[in-house]
This record gives sequence, C-alpha cells and structure tokens, in this order.
Amino acid sequence: MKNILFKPTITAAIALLLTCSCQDKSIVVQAPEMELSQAGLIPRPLEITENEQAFALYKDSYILVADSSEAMKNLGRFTVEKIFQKTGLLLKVNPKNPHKGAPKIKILWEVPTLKSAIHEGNKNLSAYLKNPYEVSEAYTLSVGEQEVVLQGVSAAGLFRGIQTLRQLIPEKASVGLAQDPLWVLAGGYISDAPYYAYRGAMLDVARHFFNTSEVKRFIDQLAYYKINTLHLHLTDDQGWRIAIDAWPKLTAVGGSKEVGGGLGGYYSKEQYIDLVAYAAKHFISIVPEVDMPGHTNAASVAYPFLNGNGKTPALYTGTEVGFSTWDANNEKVYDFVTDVVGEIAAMSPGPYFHLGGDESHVTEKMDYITFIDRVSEIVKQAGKTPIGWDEIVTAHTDETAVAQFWASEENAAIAVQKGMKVLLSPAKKAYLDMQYQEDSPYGLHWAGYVPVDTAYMWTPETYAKGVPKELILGIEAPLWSETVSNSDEIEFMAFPRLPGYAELAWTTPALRSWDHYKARLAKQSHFFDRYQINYYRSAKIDWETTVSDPKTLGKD
Ligand code: TNX
Repeated sequence: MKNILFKPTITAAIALLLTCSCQDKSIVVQAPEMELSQAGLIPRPLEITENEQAFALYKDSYILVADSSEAMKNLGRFTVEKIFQKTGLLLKVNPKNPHKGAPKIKILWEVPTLKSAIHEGNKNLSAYLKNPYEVSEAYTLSVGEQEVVLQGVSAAGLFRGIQTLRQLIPEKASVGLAQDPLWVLAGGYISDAPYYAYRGAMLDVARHFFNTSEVKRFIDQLAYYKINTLHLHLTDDQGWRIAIDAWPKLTAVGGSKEVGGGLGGYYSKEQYIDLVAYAAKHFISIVPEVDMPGHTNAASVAYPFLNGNGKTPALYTGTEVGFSTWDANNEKVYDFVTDVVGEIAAMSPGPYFHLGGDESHVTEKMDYITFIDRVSEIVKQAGKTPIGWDEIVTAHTDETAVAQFWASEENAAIAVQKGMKVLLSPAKKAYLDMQYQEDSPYGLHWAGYVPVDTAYMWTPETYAKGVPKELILGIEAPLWSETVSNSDEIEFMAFPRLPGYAELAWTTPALRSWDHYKARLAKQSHFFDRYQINYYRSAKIDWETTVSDPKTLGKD
C-alpha cells in the first residue's frame, strides 16, 4: 500500500478512509488545494477560522439530517442533488447502514455552536444577531476530519450554509482510494450572517415574457449567491403577465404581445403558485409588482375604462415609457385594483407587494398622490407592506411603506425624513440592464455603462446621502427586459455582475474589497461553465477557465 501525502495535517482524514474500504489499494491523496480562506466564497462570510484538518468527500460519505421534518428532507435532497451535479457522487441521506467511519455531513437544527459563538463574545456575530430576520439566516459550518457540521437557527440559515458548502467543494477530485476519487475540503470554521435583510434581484417579465422554466433557472442562480428575494415586474405597457380571475382579459388581451411584436405570454395561477413554491424551496421570497398608475397600457387595452380618457388604446410593443396612466378619480378603478391586489396577495406568502408608481409622466400630480395613497391602503388591507419606486414618497406615504431608490436622491431624502425604509437600486450602479460598455450586444445606457468593477465598487451605506444603515432595507439589482428575451440574454447581463450585488448585500462593509472580490469572482467561471451560464467574460477578471471562442471574450 502506497500512501502519498502532500500535507501531513490531513493524515487523519486519510487514515480514516484507509480503515474503512481498502485492501491493498494504492492511494494518492492531495492536500486541499487551498486553505479555507482561499476557497473563493461569494458572498464573503463574516468569519473564517482555519484549522489543520481536512474533510474528504467520497463515495461512502453520507448526509445526516436532524429529523424527518419536511424542511430537513428538502434540505437533504437539495444537498444530495447539488453534490451530485458537482462531483457525480450520489450520497445517501440518513442511511440505515452508514459506511462505518466514512466522513459525513451533518445538518442540524440545534445551535450550540451558534449560541456559544455569541456567548463567547464573538462580537461580530452577536452584533448581527440582534435583528431577528438576520438571525434566521445565520449559520455556522465546521469542517473537520470526520464530519462537516452545519448548524442554523432556521431552515433558511441552513440553506444559506449549504450554498457555502457547495462552494467549498473543490472543482477537481484528488485520486483517492484506487478508483474512488476524493474531494478534499480544507478544514476550519465559518460563522456567518447577512448584513442586509433584503438581498434581491428583479426580473422584468412584462417587456419580454419569461416562462416558468426560465424564471426557475434564474432562481437557481440567485440561490447560489444567497439572494433571498426575487421581485417580478409582472405588468407594464407592453404586457400583463399574471392571470386574474375577476378580469380575464388582462392576460387574454393584455398578455398577448411583447416588445418587438412577438407573442407574449402570462402565468396561469397554477404556474404562479408553482413559481412561488419553487422560490420558497430556495428560501427566496417573490415580490409581485403591478406597476401603476403609469406603465399600464396593456391593462387599459383589455379594459379601456381604466385610463379614463374614453379611448381604447392599441397594444404597444415599443420601448418608450411614461405615456400611460389610470384614472385616479374613478371608484371602479379602485375596485379593479382591489381585485388584482387581493388575488395576487392571496398567492403570495411574502410580506411585500410592489405597486410600481414610477414614471407616471402623464398623471396629474394631485391624481398621482390620490392614487398612490389609495392603492397603498388597498395593499395594506390585503395584508402586505407596500413597496414603490422612489416617486411614491411624493404621496402621503409613511414608515409603513418602502421606497425603492432608483434615480432620485431627493426622493431618497424625503423617504428618510418620513422614516421609510429604503431599498437601494441606484441605476448607475445596480441596474442589470445597463450595458457593460459601448458595444455590449444587449442593454441600455441611459444611466451609464456599468462594468463589473463599477457594479461592485460602491458603498451602499453612503451612496444615497443621508440614508442611515438602519433605514436601508437592502439592495436589489433590477433586470429590465426591453433588450433581453431569453435565459442566455438574462445571464449575459446578470453575470458576472450579480454575485457582486449579492456580496454588497450580505457581507459586512469591512470585508468588502474589489481586489479580494475579483480573485474570488475569477473562480466563479467553474460554476458558470458547469451550469452553462452564458456570462460576459469581462477582461477585467482573470477567469480560471478558458474558452476557445475568442468572440466571447470581453474587450473592456
Ligand atoms: C426606467 S427604473 C424604468 C423602467 C425601464 C428602465 C430601463 C424604473 C422604475 N423605470 O421602466 O425599463 O428604466 O432601464
């Protein structure tokens, strides 16, 4: 038996394997490719402590989940699936006859490590854990010779920790016990919790429609970077994408087209509920948006009384904004909105309902105020917290509503005066539909070009002057779809920028740095390649994988 070890510290892990399966097989085991802190995690975790151990994942490894609850079963299943996709290993969950001595992954509810981290005066973590939302997503992960132990206070926290585990598994196996490859994880301990409660992306399914498979694919990608919210922009001038039983023409007529004149589409209620459930399995909450009183042409084509001008508009497939409005002085409009909000809220377990409110250029100022005030009330009556684009602060909104800052510093300042929470989506930094550079094939540039470094190098805590940390709900990166129409195009715009927004939202400010981040981003090309994510290969990043087609290389 030959035993080649490159690092003595992993002897124990290897010895363990030797005792379990081998008879006279030759072994070549490499040390972990890198220390735990070099693993390239995005978002960067709060705390990483390295130890001298290593964990070897191989075919006899298995997963132990704490109990037989649905939540644990799902977490176990998810972990199995993702480990299989990365390594080809099909691990068992709570096997009846576990392979004695084989290294295992434990997923536990109990939180002794988390608790002791707090009690032992781990200042970072205890400061974080004051906010119950953030507590719910905290987790600890310890990687030792015999086991990886993941602990969280909730299924959401465990799910975030599972993403960390996925990222820690090396890309390549070492040649292990004869034919059995080993994936060697560097040992150590991670304690982690998010900086912001709301970490989001938005997908505009109105300008171009994206079917449920396309949205689910995007959800898979968001989950990997610990994003917890997907805002769906469900309606706009060009299309109405969600079935409302009381008003069937909204989708039959209003959903029939999209930008460019192609066939549109919409989600039936079953499909929408299925999407919400799929997102929930990934601990992602969907925020539905019905944009009003502007951006409403498609609905007014279906039900012309809405616009109050006595005319039936035509379906619109261009990309202009700001030409449509609803009638703020007609009770029937509010009855309609009550039906729409009620039906969507009934399918939405999350706390928010987005009422739009942007670019209502043809709505009289007083009418705009009346409308936003009334609709905010309707949203609250439906049990949801209203969110609106930053213009809504010009109505009588108060701290019970959230302002999504996209353009106006002035509106952000008013939001702060009113004590409203602010969701940060500054177009110049966080709009996923902005081109990377002049010759980017998709995207717009009205807010400027947003290359991958610009997207990362801003400080949410100081960006909108005068919005204190306590009032920042979080960060969202919107992807408007005037110029994108399928998953490849979504991914070209979202990657590689999206992981940066995920980090700005999750990671504590002191740990964010472009140089550090850029090296970790370079490693993401393995993940992008594995899942055939059509990312933009920005020349600003020294990608770890290479491509043969020079056309796909970024020129920035
Ligand atoms: C502005 S941002 C809009 C959208 C467009 C987007 C294009 C906002 C609240 N409104 O209607 O799609 O710019 O970048």
